[in-house]
Amino acid sequence: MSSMQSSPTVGSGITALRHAIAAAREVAGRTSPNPPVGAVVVRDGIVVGTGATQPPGGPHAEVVALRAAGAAAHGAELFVTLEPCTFHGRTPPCTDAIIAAGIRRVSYVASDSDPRIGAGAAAVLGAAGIIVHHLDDVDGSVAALLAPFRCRVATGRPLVTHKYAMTLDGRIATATGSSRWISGAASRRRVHELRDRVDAIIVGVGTVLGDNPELTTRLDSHWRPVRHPLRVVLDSRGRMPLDARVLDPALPGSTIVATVDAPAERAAALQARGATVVTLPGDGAGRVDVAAMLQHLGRMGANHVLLEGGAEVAGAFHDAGLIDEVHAYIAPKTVAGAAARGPVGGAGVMLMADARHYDVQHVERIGADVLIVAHAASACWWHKEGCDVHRDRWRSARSSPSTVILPSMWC
Ligand code: AOF
Ligand code: ZN
Repeated sequence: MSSMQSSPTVGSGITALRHAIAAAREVAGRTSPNPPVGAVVVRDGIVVGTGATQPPGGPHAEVVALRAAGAAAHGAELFVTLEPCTFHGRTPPCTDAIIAAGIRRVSYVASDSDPRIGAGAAAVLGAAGIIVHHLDDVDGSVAALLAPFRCRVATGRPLVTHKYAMTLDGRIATATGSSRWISGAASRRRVHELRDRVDAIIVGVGTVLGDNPELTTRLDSHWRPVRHPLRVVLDSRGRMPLDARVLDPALPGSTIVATVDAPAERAAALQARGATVVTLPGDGAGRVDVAAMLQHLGRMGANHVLLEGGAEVAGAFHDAGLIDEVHAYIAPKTVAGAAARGPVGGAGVMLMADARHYDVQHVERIGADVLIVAHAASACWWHKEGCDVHRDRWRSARSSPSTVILPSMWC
């Protein structure tokens, strides 16, 4: 890891853990369907190896850190943000590598919610005479890094972040539909940083017809090579213009057009423009069923998607209870107008008592704007304990032959 090449001293487990978290952050958004994990090997208070999860099929954080430490790993301690894996996935179990390296003590923060973990790393490592410690997730940063992975493991679908910019009076466009620009340049750069961390961006075809966005990640100077998430356009009837920017073959990354009953020749024309056309079940109104679309993306290995653009599409997600996180950019201007839209349409809830609740995680002034980041209170994957409870429930349900496992058991 570039920022870890010196050999820092770590006075305490907390400092070692900070190094591991920093390593995990360096790969956040680059490891799906795996979680971004960081690990450090510490010997006599000195970091002798650091590692982070490599892209799927590549070594896990622990293996990278152990390789970096080499012989120095013998008798050393390993600090890792996630419970080391005990099973053969695409790669062999990390617990084998830890035992083979002669590690004396392993400290980790979060349990792995992948059911393949079985009895867990503590049992495997303990049986090999290795001391295992659980560390506190002091500021919640480990849980935040793992939430997208945990959401997909628990539900089969990626975690959904809804991002929007609105005026102080809650509008995303004027009554005539004019929307450029609501937030300032600094806020808009932040959105590109967010795109760099997700697996896919989702918009409705209305956004393509209205704004003709590129949906690429544009960051002039960034600390790592930028990533262009998969572009997903919800377009039930195949209304997307063939000259839409998202179909430009010169654009980096790729585009999926999610349809329900698009005419075959339309689907063929979109495909000829390089898009992948998928046919999904419709909702009652003939639009793409957003839950089915998310399951499709989950099967493709997406842990985290960004919902951008389209009050109608956002409304469909809200109505289905499928928004896990909100990034609301609020610009200190007002446009008013009964016909000017707010960020989320759909049917909505009828009673204030039925409002969806969020926990505010972060409030920040960005230029003239204010950013509020909030997590859906119902989404257990943000909380370390919450998901572990669900995993344990899943395990006991699985061991009982008479139990049918329903998705609702997770929350
Ligand atoms: C770790 N360290 O850095 C990560 C872990 O298919 P594989 O072999 O890559 O295994 C994927 C699973 O490994 C994934 O579902 C999750 O349970 C765990 N991720 N484990 O020990 C890591 N990324
Ligand atoms: Zn592993």
